[in-house]
Amino acid sequence: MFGNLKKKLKSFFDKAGKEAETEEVEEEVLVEVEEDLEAPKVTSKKKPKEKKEAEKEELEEEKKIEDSKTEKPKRKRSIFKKITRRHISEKSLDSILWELELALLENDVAKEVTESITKDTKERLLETDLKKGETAEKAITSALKAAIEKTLDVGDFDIIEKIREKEEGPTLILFVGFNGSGKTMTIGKFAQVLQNEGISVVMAAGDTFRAAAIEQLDVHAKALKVPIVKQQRGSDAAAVIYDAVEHAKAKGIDVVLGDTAGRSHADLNLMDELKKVVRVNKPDITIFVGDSLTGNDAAEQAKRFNEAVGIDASVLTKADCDVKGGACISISHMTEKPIIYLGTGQGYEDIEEFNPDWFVEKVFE
Ligand SMILES: Nc1nc2c(ncn2[C@@H]2O[C@H](COP(=O)(O)OP(=O)(O)OP(=O)(O)O)[C@@H](O)[C@H]2O)c(=O)[nH]1
Ligand SMILES: [Mg+2]
Repeated sequence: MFGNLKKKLKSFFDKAGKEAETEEVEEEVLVEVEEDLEAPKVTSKKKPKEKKEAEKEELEEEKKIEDSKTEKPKRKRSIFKKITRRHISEKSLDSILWELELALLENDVAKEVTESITKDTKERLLETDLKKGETAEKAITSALKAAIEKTLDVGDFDIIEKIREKEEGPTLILFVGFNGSGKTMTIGKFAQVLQNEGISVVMAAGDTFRAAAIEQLDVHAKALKVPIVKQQRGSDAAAVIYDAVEHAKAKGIDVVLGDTAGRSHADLNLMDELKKVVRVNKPDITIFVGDSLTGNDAAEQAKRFNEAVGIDASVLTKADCDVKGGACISISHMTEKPIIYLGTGQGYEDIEEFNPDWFVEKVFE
């Protein structure tokens, strides 16, 4: 998973580590010191000591001070102290971050998201000094990690909790997205995830448009032993889903998994049909299902679907074949809605919960 992105980032870090110029800035800062009022401090000129020995002495000194704290009166005094800060120079950062921008764009991260990540990484690096012994490469890696985590972190969406929270009637979950993105397969996977949680489900064959779509959902329903509500091809999708909700109400089923036909946001007729499905049935949760292999396009689609019908979260499928990871990085930022699961294969069990930390660890491992 995400092999290309990992490789690109690794070679970017190697190169950036070599190209980054660090500069040292000397500054005088005001610090407060405490000193004894009784015994004036005698500063003896000592020979420089081995680091360990000096640290040991320092600890003993601290202990002595601690012990005598209660007895001796102290006086506070402010003095100027010279300190040296080390950071990556802004000039070298600009060319390094240009390389980062290319690495992200090559891996299908959307342009606006790439720019935002690069800007955030730069700000983090300019704001923070390099720690003692920290290499430029290490600093760049942690700044980029933090920037990507921030991009992905658009809030939690716990779907199981949402379902359990609903007090009356079934929860309707509607799956929307482009043709072939994996909606129907994802419904099968969700049916299994929910059943494993003790939540009962019914499938609604709301794709009345594509040939064999109803039969395809029927195969999943049979394999998973889940009820299905369906009508003839060409019938009204909104009505099929309405019937499924009524069926769930009558049978005390917890969740309706509503399939819909694949469509492009640019197909106005089909988008109007989807708006009608939403208007009539008012889904509790709408999930955008995107094919991660389509990268940037998946993110753009998600944004348009969100504008048209409002989505609550995304599922990205085919992550098992995705070497770039661009859609994963872009989609949350562009919709401001979290990715909740990744599809990782064609079996019902091939679904993994998504969280930003997991993704970042995976890409930077
Ligand atoms: N490798 C892999 N294949 C997947 C995954 N999810 C779905 N697929 C495959 O992608 C193809 C399309 O999946 P569907 O579930 O039919 O997609 P859809 O969005 O319902 O398609 P339409 O109804 O035509 O819009 C099928 O061959 C699925 O088996 C996944 O996570 N990994
Ligand atoms: Mg389908």
